[in-house]
Amino acid sequence: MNILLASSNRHKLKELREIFADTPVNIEMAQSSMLEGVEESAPTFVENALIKARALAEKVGGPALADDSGLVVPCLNGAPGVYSSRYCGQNASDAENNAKLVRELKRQGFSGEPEKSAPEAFFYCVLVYLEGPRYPTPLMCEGVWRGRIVLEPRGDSGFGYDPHFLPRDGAHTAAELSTNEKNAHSHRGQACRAMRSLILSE
Ligand code: ITT
Repeated sequence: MNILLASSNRHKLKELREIFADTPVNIEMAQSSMLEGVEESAPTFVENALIKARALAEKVGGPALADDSGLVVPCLNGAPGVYSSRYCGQNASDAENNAKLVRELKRQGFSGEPEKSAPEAFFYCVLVYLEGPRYPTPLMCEGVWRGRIVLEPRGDSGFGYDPHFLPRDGAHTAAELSTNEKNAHSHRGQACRAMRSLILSE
C-alpha cells in the first residue's frame, strides 16, 4: 500500500518511514509541483495539516497524508508555533530560525545557565490522513514531546530545532539521538505509531 505524503521535508519522510518500515505501508513524498501554491494560512497545526492533506488528495484524486508540526515555547507566547519553519522569514534556514529562537530567549532574560532553569518548550505534531478529497472522516493523530531549550546547540543529527531541544529527563538533545532513539519518544513518533495502528486496522 502506497501513501503519498504532502510534504517537501525529507527529514519528516525519513522519520515516518522508519516507523512504517515493518508494515506493508510505503510512504512516498509527493512531487513538489503537486503542492505548489498550497498556503499554510491557518493559526493551528491541525488546520494546516488538513489544508495540506486535502490539497494533495484533490490533486491526485486519492488518499493523502500530511504532517504539520513545530516547536511551541510558552514564554514566547507559543512562538515559533505554526511559523516554526519560517520563524526568521519565508525561506529561512534551520540555522537562521535557531539563531532567532536564541535571540528571543535572551531578550526574555534567559542566559543559558543553569541548564535546569532553561525555558520550557514542547514539540507538537499532528498527522492527518484523508481517504480522498471529499472523504468526511479524516484520521487525525497527535503527539507532544516536552523538554527545555538550551541556548548552546548540541549534536548534528535530526533537523530544525533539534540541537536546542533537551527532552525532559534526557541528557542528550534531540540532535544527539539516532533517528530510532528520537522516534521512540518524539512528537512525530507518538503521532505516527497511533496513525500506523489506525491505518492498519482499517
Ligand atoms: P512541509 O510543510 O512541506 O511538510 P515544513 O518543514 O515546512 O515541511 P511544517 O510547516 O510542519 O513543515 O513546519 C515544521 C517545522 O517545525 C520544521 O521545519 C522545523 O523547523 C520544526 N520541527 C518540526 N518537527 C521537528 C523535529 O522533529 N525536530 C526539529 N524541528 C522540528
